[in-house]
Amino acid sequence: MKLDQISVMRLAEHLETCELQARDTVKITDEYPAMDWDDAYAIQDEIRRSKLRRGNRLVGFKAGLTSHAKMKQMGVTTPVFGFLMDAFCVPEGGEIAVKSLIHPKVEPEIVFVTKAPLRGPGCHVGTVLAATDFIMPGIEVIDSRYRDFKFDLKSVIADNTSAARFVVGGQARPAADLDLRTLGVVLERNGEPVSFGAGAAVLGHPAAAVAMLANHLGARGEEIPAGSIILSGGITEAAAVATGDHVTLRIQDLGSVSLRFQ
Ligand code: 0L1
Ligand code: MG
Repeated sequence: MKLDQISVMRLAEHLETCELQARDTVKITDEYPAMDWDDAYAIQDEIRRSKLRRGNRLVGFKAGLTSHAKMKQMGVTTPVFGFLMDAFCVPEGGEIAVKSLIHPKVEPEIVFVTKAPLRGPGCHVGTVLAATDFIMPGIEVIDSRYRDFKFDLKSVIADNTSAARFVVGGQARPAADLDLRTLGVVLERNGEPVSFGAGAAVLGHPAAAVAMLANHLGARGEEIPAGSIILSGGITEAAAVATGDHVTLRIQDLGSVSLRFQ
């Protein structure tokens, strides 16, 4: 680690305040160009602890930048991982106040709900499928706290990988009934399709992203507990949303899930 604990705490507080007050900031590596990966996750962990202290409950995790489309959009080559709190969860068909966010975008995701703990190292697609209770469609609302979504990988990890809100819904189905690689996905904004894809866009198989997450957490002495919600990563590029927009995600064999922005 290159940062001392006081700097980690200060940066965590700064990023969480930006999140809670819906105001943007410049990327933190501008001030701390030497910070490393451990610093970035230490800042994210500090934000997680702060939310737990304020009564939020950890409900799961997310993998980000897992599709070639997203990696290309962001100019990176490695996935990133973040956490999900109950406070981020919006009911199916629910509304999000655009004013409570900075510049939200939506991503279509295949969601895993686990029935057994997953702990790396050594997790792979098979262990993930064995520990999965069911699969659902989900829309992630990302909202980078960085001005104009301009960041580097370390800054975005510290910022909990832009996590802001998510909704899950549609039909819950056992993974064994589905071929997650060939599931077709259509994201609609105001009734118009805006992006299309298939599950294989996420690292060849969405369960591979969950395995990478479990191995990442295992290396840090953590696991994915049973009953966790895992957003496995955006299947297409993120789409910007504005007040009045209605977003629907349809996934083959899994029904649809939707959100409104007011
Ligand atoms: O979930 C994601 O893929 C987002 C990762 C962070 C990068 C971004 O804000 O687009
Ligand atoms: Mg995502």
